[in-house]
Amino acid sequence: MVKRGAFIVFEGLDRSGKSTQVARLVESLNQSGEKAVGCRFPDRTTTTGKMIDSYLAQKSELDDHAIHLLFSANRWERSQAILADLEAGTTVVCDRYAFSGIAFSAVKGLSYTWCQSPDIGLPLPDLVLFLELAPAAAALRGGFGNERYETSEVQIAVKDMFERIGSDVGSERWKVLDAGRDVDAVEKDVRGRVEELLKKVEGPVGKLWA
Ligand code: FDM
Ligand code: MG
Repeated sequence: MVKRGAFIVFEGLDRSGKSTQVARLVESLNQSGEKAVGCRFPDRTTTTGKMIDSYLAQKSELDDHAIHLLFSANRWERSQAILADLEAGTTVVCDRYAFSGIAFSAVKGLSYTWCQSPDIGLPLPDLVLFLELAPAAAALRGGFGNERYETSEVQIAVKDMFERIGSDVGSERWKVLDAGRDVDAVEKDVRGRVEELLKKVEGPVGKLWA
């Protein structure tokens, strides 16, 4: 039986460096002979992803519950493919996941437990790397774009919500990394933690919030 791949998720505020670190990790794993693929949520290419994209671009309005469920559906659409990769021995490295789902919806006033429910049973990440960056430091990395949620009020509230989520996930699985360092230093830290994880990944993939 092939050793299964690891499921690794990056979370963090806008401009904390998630996309850069996902790309670098996938490349460095592949170079060292470990199979790895990247993915990101929302996946804006699917039918639900196009509705999400239009909502984020502020071209359409949706009830807060409805958009929350679309984000969750967007993950469920991809979940079988993620499991298939993991079972085939490929590590999956994902830019945002269900933790962003709760954080951005709960700050709008939706119940935290209600926000968790549609994601119950999704593939459970083996490791969540939270790239921590003070909202003020993130703001120095460039101005906000025009998408929904790209305001300092939202980012500050979301950061607090991520702290609550991290403590619910538990420090075994949820690791906070200082994203205020230069990109190479963060990459090295990430790589060290992933190497530790790859040594001990075993057994079936868990289920989120179950
Ligand atoms: N976002 C992302 C959510 O509100 N819910 C979710 O479930 C996910 C995965 O979408 F503001 C928000 C977070 C962010 C926006 O993310 C798009 P990217 O990473 O900037 O594309
Ligand atoms: Mg963004």
